[in-house]
Amino acid sequence: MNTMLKDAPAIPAIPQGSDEMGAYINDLLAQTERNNPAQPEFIQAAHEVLETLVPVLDAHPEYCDARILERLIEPERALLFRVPWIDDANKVQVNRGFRIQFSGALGPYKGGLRFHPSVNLGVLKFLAFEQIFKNSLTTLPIGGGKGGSDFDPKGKSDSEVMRFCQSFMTELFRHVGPYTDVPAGDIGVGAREIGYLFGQYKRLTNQFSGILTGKGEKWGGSLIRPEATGYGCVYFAEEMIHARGESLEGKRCIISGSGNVAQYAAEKLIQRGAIVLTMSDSSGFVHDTEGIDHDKLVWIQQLKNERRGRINEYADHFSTASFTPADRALDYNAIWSVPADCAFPCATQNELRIKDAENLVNNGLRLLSEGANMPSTPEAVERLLAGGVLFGPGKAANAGGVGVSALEMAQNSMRVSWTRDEVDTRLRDIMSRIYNASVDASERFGAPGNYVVGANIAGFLRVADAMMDQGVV
Ligand code: NDP
Ligand code: 2IT
Repeated sequence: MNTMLKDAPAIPAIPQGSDEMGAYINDLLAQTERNNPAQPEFIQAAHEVLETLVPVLDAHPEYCDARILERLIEPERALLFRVPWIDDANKVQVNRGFRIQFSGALGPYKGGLRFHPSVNLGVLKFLAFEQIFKNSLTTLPIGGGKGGSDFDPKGKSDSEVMRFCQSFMTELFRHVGPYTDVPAGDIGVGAREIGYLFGQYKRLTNQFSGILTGKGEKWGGSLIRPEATGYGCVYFAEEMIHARGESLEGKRCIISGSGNVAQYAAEKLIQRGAIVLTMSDSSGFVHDTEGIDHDKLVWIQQLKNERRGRINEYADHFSTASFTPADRALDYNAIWSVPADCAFPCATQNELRIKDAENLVNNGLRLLSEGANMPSTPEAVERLLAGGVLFGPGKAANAGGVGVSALEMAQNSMRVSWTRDEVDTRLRDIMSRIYNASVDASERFGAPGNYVVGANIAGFLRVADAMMDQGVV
């Protein structure tokens, strides 16, 4: 363990910048807290981004005069709507639907839809806010948005999910369009839901257009879009580890989640010769001491995508694996206690806390690449960086999904379909450019190797400059 720590000097912390700009950011954050009560995730994301921007404002006081941050912290539009639908027992159900159109400075609003009981305004505002900077990092022409519902697809029949999606789109269709806002999937929204949503949009508008991404490959979807977030997260990890003269081959990896992002992160890691030890869902995690290989992953994909079962069934089926149930009463998440070289949190926000970071560092973790959005708490991030862990923040490391969504939009506009290889090559290129932009910005603004700082600044600068050019809107 000590040799690991010797190899891995602490990553520089967030540069302070001037007292004057520090006070300005603190005031703005205090005001943001007052204006957005009961939105803890949004406040967390605002802190996480704004606190890294002090040195940028020192270098660019013109952004303060133009009130760039005051404008950026308010969504351009936040839609809230009723979604009534009828369940299989013929009972009326009512859910809430949302779409946050946060920033259109760089292109049509772009970002996923999340269907999960925990969805509320604050959660979607955090996701849409993060999406602004993530989308900017891709350098593709996409603004930031996010939406969803507190609808829980778990345990619902396909017909119930279809009726819900149709009702959701019956309101959403007024607010989206290929030049306005282009949603996609996120937690609880995969190929099935995108299909139902697209069908209803087409029926309402009589238009077959690139209104959603993540479409089926036979009807306008891009090859590699299903894989893109997970693959991209591993490509980002490779960029980080190659810079240290190492590779992923033979590395012990722990992955949380077993949905879209986790499955394809696992697939790419297995292709790279890494050993995938864990996967999870909200009921707990499985630990396979021999590693989850290609065939076992296919089994998990069938379990999750077709049978829609629970992850403990893996441990019932494969004798090399054990199952540990989730225990929300604990202040740590047992999955992060499994000794590993690399970690890939791919489930949800705040799933990795300070004690988890402590466990990971003490067990010699070298690298963490965030497949999920904001999975690590701010205290956990600080601990990982202090422990010298190469840290890929979500808005950089998981940008491959939205990057390929933008490629899907481009293919739809041109009415062409690129091959798997062509899209994968472009994805690799996008991830490599995001990595380089994060490295450059981290160096330019005084925190070399701190990709949290680098990604925030590189993402912010492009949006801020577009806003300066476009006047006070
Ligand atoms: P899926 O719905 O396909 O999978 C989500 C996985 O995370 C499931 O295993 C789920 O378990 C688990 N999970 C969800 N909520 C919780 C929770 N509260 N506690 C524990 N486990 C939980 O979603 P995705 O794979 O698409 O998304 C995963 C993460 O990646 C999210 O943070 C999302 O925002 C982010 N992301 C997704 C992108 C995409 O293209 N899909 C792009 C970029 C980021 P269970 O089934 O039991 O709920
Ligand atoms: O968080 C994300 O980047 C996504 N859920 C994907 C968004 C998209 O529009 O592809």
